[in-house]
Amino acid sequence: MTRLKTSDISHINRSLASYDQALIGQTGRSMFGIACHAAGTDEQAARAKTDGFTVRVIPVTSGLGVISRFSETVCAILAFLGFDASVSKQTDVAGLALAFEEGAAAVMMADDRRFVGINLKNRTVADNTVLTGRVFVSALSLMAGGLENKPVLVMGCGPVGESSARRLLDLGARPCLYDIRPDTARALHRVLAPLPGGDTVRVETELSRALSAIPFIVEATPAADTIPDHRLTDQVRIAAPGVPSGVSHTGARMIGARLIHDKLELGTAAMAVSLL
Ligand code: 2YJ
Repeated sequence: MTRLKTSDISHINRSLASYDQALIGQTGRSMFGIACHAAGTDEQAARAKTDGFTVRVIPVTSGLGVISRFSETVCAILAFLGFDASVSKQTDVAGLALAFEEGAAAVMMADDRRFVGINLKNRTVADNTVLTGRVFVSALSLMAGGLENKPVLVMGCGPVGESSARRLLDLGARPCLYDIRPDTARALHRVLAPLPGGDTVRVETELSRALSAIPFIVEATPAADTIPDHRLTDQVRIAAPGVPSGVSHTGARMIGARLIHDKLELGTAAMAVSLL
């Protein structure tokens, strides 16, 4: 699992409005709207609930410790979406206790293994890994005009890849699983096979063959430059929740608006909306 660095997130606060506009151009929906699509929630109904929904972001010092600007950036994303968000004045256990004592509706906090939101009233847990896969597939579906019956290449069959593949099945797509370790892809295939639509899931062991045949891609690996630039044809559309991005800087320039990648925004938005 990739630990975020301050340099990964330091631009986010000042570019939220422009990123939102870019997403609208790419998908027809804003960050909030894509998060609602992922949650299966009506956008207007969700909007009506954000104001006054207090989310306390709690810095966590355990393990490798606080990432400078992490809590502030999560808070900025939530505030941008209309939530009543603040960074806790206290860290760790004291911060959690304070959130309960002060009647917060939800908390968000991350250690080195999990980034979660917890609704303190109804005990719902929103896990960033799960919601990130789900929201990036929703964004890809919007960008592609729907994915029903379409093959979609899932690169990386770890937890984000699994969540992506599950969401693809929900949307009626046909996931094609690729992992640098074929056994990992086969293990995920066994998990997905019994689910509705699971008979459409395939395992691909040759990446170049898959990339030449399938234009819709979820890049969910923790490795850089996994998709060679020469595979980025005019048909390709990529949702890339993996950190770092599997598309090179040159490749990202080549495909422009047909790539959706960020390191924190969409996943955090999907977590927040799912807590409403
Ligand atoms: O509170 C803080 O500033 C830190 N404890 C934040 C730690 C953030 N954690 C990570 O970046 C981990 N890799 C977990 C992220 C899970 C994303 N799916």
